Amino acid sequence: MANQNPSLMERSINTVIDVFHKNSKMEGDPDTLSQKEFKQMVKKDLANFMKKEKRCDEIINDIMEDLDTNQDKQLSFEEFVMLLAKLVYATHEKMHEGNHPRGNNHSHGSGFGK
Ligand SMILES: [Ca+2]
Ligand SMILES: [Ca+2]
Ligand SMILES: [Zn+2]
Repeated sequence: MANQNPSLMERSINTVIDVFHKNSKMEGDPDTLSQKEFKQMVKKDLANFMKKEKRCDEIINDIMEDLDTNQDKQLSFEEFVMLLAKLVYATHEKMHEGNHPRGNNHSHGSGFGK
């Protein structure tokens, strides 16, 4: 079983790690996101999921401040994944808005994607 191809979920996790590093190595510390790098990630890599947020630099800065728990003005990977947890949760909530019940007749809307 060890040589099985990675599942969709496993590949998604790898993608998240790759995208973080693609952005984090642009300037300064290669392992953390500066304010500029985070802004760029939100605008490019979270363009649909953070449509409202990406138009306003101040909101992006506020989000970053919330995530930056050790307040060093950089987002470590550990701090960044909290945003993902929130986004995954919020997206699922969004998918159940309108005529999309939970439970036995479980159905999903398009979430933030469209
Ligand atoms: Ca960096
Ligand atoms: Ca930090
Ligand atoms: Zn659901």
